[in-house]
Amino acid sequence: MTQDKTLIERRLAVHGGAPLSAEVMGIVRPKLPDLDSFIDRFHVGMERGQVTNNGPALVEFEQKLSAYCGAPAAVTNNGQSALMIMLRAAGIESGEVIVPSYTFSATPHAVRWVGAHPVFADMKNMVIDPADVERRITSRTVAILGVDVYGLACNYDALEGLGRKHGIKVLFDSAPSFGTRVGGQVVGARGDAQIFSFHATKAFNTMEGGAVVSRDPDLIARAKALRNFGQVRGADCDEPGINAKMMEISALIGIEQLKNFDEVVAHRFASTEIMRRELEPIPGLSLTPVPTGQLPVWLYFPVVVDPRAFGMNRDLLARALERENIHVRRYFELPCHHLSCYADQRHVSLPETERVAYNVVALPVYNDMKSDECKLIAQAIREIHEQAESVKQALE
Ligand code: T4K
Repeated sequence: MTQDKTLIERRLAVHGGAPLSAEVMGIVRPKLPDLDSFIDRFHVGMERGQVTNNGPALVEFEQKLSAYCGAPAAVTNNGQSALMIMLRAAGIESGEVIVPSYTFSATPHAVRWVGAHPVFADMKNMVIDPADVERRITSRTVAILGVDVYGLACNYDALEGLGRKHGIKVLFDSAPSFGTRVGGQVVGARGDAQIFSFHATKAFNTMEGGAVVSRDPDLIARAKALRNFGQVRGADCDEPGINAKMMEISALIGIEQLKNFDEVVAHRFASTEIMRRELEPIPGLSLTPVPTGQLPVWLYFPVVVDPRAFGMNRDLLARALERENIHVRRYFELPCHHLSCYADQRHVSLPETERVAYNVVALPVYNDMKSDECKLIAQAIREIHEQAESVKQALE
C-alpha cells in the first residue's frame, strides 16, 4: 500500500520537485482598467491643468459611487483618511470606541488620531462579536466601529440594534468590502456611516483611494469639508480639516472600475466557492460560513488551521505553499491588542481573536481568477497535508 501511495504522490517542491504552479501566484493580482478607456479624458485634464481639487472626474465618480451604494458619498485619497474623517464627521473626538482586535492596524489608529480610545472586542466567524461588544459597553462608550474583515460584512443588524439600545454611534470600517451585498443591497448605507478603501490591493482599485458613505447628508457635507482642510465658505473653516482629496487620475480609474464591478464580485465569490468545495474534505481546516443573504466580495479567502488535525501549523503550511509558488498571507498575524502602541490592552481576554490570528492563512482571490487556479491552491494544500510528516522534516 505504502509503495502504491508513493508512486502516485507528486514530488512536492519542498522535496525538490517542480512547483505545482509554474507562475508565481502572488497574494494579490491587481486589476486596472485598460489605459485606452480613460486616457483621452486624462489628457483633457492635463491640458487644462486640473488634476485634483474636486475636478470633473471626481464629481462624476462621486455621483456614480453614491448611486451604486444607494447613499451620499465623499470620496477621499485613501481608506485611512476616510476613517479619520468619518469618525470626526460623526462627532467622535473623545470617549471609547469599541473595535475588533482582529483587523488591520488602521482601524484603532484612526480612533486614536481623532482623540478617542479604542477598546478591543472579540470576534466570531471572522468579524466582531456583537455579544462581546455589548459586554464592553460602558458610560464612556461613544461608538462601535465594526470591521468587514476580508470583505465579509459584519453583523450590521445586531450592531445597529446595540447602537439604538445604548444611544451610541455605529460606524463601519468596510475598507475591504466594497461591492459586498447584504440582503441584495450593496453595502454603504448602513449604520451612521461606512468607509471603503480603494487601495491597489483591494478588489476595487483606484491605485490609492477611499470613501465615506452615509445616509446622513449633514455627515457627508462635513466629511467633504474635512477632506479639504475644513474649508466651507471660500477660505473659511468651521473646524480644522486635512488634505484627503482624490486625484483626477484615480477618479477616472474608479469610473471605469465601476462599469463591471458587480460581475467582478460575483466572480470572486464563485472562485471562493470552488476553493471551499475542494478544501472542505481536508482534515484540520475551518472555512468561514457566509451568513444567509450575503454575497461577500472576499478580498482573501481565510482558512484557519488546526495544527494537530492538519498535521502542521499554518506557518509551515505557508512556507510549503510558497515553495509551490503559491503566496499566502498571515493577516492579521499581530492582532491589534498585541501591537506595542496598544500595550495597555495587551492582557485583555480575546480567545477567539488569538485562535484565529495565530492559525489563519489568507489565500489569494483575484478579479480574473481561473477555476484551475482555485483547484491548484486546494490541491497543493491537500498534498501538503497528506505528506505532512515529511514536509515538516524538510522545513524544520
Ligand atoms: N481599514 C482596514 C480594515 C484595512 O484593511 C485598511 C487597509 C484600511 C482601513 C486603510 O485603507 P488604506 O488607507 O490602505 O486605503 C495592505 C494595504 O496597504 C492596506 O490597504 C490594507 N488595508 C492592508 C490589510 O494590507 P500590505 O502591507 O499587506 O501591502 P503590501 O505592500 O505588502 O502588498 C501586498 C501584496 O500586494 C504584495 O504581494 C505586493 C502586491 N501589490 C501591492 C501594491 C501596493 C501589488 O501587486 N501592487 C501594488 O501596487 O498592506
